[in-house]
Amino acid sequence: MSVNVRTPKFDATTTISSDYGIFGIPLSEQESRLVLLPVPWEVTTSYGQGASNGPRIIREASEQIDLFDIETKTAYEEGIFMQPISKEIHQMSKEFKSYAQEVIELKTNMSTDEQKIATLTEKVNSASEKLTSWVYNETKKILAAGKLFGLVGGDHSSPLGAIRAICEQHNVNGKSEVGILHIDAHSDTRKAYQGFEQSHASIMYNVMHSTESQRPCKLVQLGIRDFCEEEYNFIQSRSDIKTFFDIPVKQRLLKGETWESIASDVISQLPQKIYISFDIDGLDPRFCPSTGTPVIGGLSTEEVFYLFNLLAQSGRKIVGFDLNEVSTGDAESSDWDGNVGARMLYKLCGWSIVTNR
Ligand SMILES: [Mn+2]
Repeated sequence: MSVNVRTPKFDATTTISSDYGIFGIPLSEQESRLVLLPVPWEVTTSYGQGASNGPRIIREASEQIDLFDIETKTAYEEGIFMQPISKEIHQMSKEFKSYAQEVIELKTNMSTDEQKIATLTEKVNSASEKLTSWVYNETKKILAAGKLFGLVGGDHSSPLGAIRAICEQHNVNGKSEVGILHIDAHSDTRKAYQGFEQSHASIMYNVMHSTESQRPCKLVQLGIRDFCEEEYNFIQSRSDIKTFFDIPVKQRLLKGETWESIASDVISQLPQKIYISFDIDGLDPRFCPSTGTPVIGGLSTEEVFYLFNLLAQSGRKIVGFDLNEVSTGDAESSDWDGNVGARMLYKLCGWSIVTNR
């Protein structure tokens, strides 16, 4: 007979106080195994808007999730805590997004005011750099406290500092042991987009050009179905990037190959330590109708859950993750986007705890 040595600090009968946290878990940051950093940021989003509301709507929708999970069981008992959503960061996002919008408008209207475009672009770029160092420092603090880490964006530029901090944390002789599993509709390997160096469309370009100790040893992309020729050539030129484009993956499925076989292929490309960067638009857009740049095709929630499960079974460890681009669109809120986002986040948290036991 096995003895359960873990003593849960609370269970289903615990009275939940009025200041319960994300997922209704009544534990403090100190008591929690995993800490989430919310980043309400969307300065460079080009098409849709509302990604800076992601942390808020996920937090709101998280309260409807049952804590017990058929796959990760009682992982939640170890505690999941989300830090307060920074008003300063959200305010800064609004301010600099207006400059970014102005640049996009000037360019769209073929403005010849090069000086103005350059000045505004520079402002946006330095604000993005500031955000990245803030995220880097906040991530370092959470890691130094011995916590598992997850980030809730924001647009997809928001986790750059976190990815750098986590790669740095796990390095041997200056080389990181971390591989990134990147789920997204877009490759996000543009060298700057619309002049913005830290654009949501450039995150993986920036990740793969970080200094060696802050750069993952491998980038594995899945769900990718929107990219330009320059990105395609960049991917092909790098032996440390493996992209599972959506159409060839779907062709394999349509021919009768199993998802198990495809998911195993994806996992076999990754090292033991994994950071998951999950852009919600990697899913079929019916699961994220308000996201900024939706694309037809994509993954189902079951396919992603299956992949996570297989990844855990393979003995790999999730050393950090982000979930980004969950959005409200033009509206103040979006229940469905928040609901799906909260459920994806819950799985990420659960598997992160389970694979680190
Ligand atoms: Mn993305």
